Amino acid sequence: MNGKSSILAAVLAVLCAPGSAAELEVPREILRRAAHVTPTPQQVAWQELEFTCFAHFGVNTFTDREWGDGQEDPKIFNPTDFDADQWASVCKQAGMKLLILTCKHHDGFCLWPSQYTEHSVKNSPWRGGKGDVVREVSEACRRHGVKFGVYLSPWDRHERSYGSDAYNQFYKNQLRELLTNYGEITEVWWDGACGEGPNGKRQVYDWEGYIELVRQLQPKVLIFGQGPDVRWVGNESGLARESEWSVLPLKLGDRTERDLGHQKYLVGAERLTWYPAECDVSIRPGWFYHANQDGQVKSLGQLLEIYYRSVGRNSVLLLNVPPDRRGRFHENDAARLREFRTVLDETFKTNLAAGAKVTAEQTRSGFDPASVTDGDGNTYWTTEEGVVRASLLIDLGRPVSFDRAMVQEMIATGQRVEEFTLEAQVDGQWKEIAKATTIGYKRLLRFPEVTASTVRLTILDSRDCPTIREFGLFKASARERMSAGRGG
Ligand code: FUL
Repeated sequence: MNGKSSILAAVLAVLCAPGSAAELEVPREILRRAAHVTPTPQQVAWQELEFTCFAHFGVNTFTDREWGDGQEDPKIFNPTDFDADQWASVCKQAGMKLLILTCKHHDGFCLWPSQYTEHSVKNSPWRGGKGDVVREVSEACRRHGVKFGVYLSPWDRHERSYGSDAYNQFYKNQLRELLTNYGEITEVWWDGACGEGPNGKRQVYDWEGYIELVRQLQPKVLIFGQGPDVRWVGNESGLARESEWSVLPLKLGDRTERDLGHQKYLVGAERLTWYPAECDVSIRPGWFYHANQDGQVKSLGQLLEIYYRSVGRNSVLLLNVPPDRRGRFHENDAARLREFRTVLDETFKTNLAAGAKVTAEQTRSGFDPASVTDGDGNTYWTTEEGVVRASLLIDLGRPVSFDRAMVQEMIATGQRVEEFTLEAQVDGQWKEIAKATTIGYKRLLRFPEVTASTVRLTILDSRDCPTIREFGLFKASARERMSAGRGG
């Protein structure tokens, strides 16, 4: 069959399929094509950030609202004890590797003295109108070794040109200010919210033009949302799917299919692209600070659940921590983050499978199975091309008790694993302790405690030869076990 007729056959198979997607026979060549779609080096580096911080700060902090209408008096913006170093140091200690600041939210108020609007810090009493939140936060982040990103709301309820062509130029001018005056920017965050401006009109955004400008000014930056580099996971609860694929079909001009990585959507796709998921969620009910939510900071158990279902499901977690009216992260949020970090460290500091002896029934020459327990992210194990089912036998050398596992694919080569199991040999019998679908950058598994000296990782199905980077076994911290629910 030539390429076209096999695609046609596959499309017919989808249309005529009587049962579920799992019953579909997707042609191997389509899966193989998907298996070889790879990320850019920037996307790999971004995925390794794992845990990042969002900071919603602006006029809403002072009006106690979530969405400002653009009519605020800039004089209300007046933090009493602004301390960007406190933000950056809380981030650093919590293990958050990047901070994204709402430089402008839907109200149009700019946290930097933009020359294109009067609705900004320059007309506030803060620092006598000479202040620049973007400068102070970006510099504090650099001092603490935290990367910096910018949220610039496309929807602007203050700007009079909103709803006309002129607004696209206005938006680009603001992008240019942010992307030229504040050093290296790691991520640009484009919110999908698009409502009416002050004149009742909606804007037709020039996304292609914005992307071109961003690429020109900061070639290494990752663009979130409407951009091509990082996608929204689809909810604001910080939760990824059980099967979270980074390889998605992308039809130009058709953005609706981007969320779907399942095999059946690969059939007939014009173009496949690496488009990984980011999970955003707030540590409090609101995105902005509200004093009456001081008692509603997410519990340790809630944060752990989010972590396992975002970082542990092939996604980056973007956790919002809203600075208060002083211009500081509130004590309750900071304390919860410290607790969260301590518990994660207690759980994951010791990989009980580190250095374990590993054998495989199938190995491509030059790719040692023991690469998965060597702690070296540059090495990996794989099979010959086309071998899509294989097992790794991991000999721990002694009985070990564990209730968490971690598996990583070498995503620089693509994302391939469709389904896998983890078994432990207990009293001479193999016992399945976990079964899951995708792995991607990282998969974390939770299960009741088991004691064994040998475990087996079996890749049941993969789009092409699996490439496994690291494997780990862990024992959850006592505090984690007390606070967290079960589930994979
Ligand atoms: C949404 C916005 O409308 C919210 O205010 C918040 O910024 C959230 C992250 O994105 O679309």
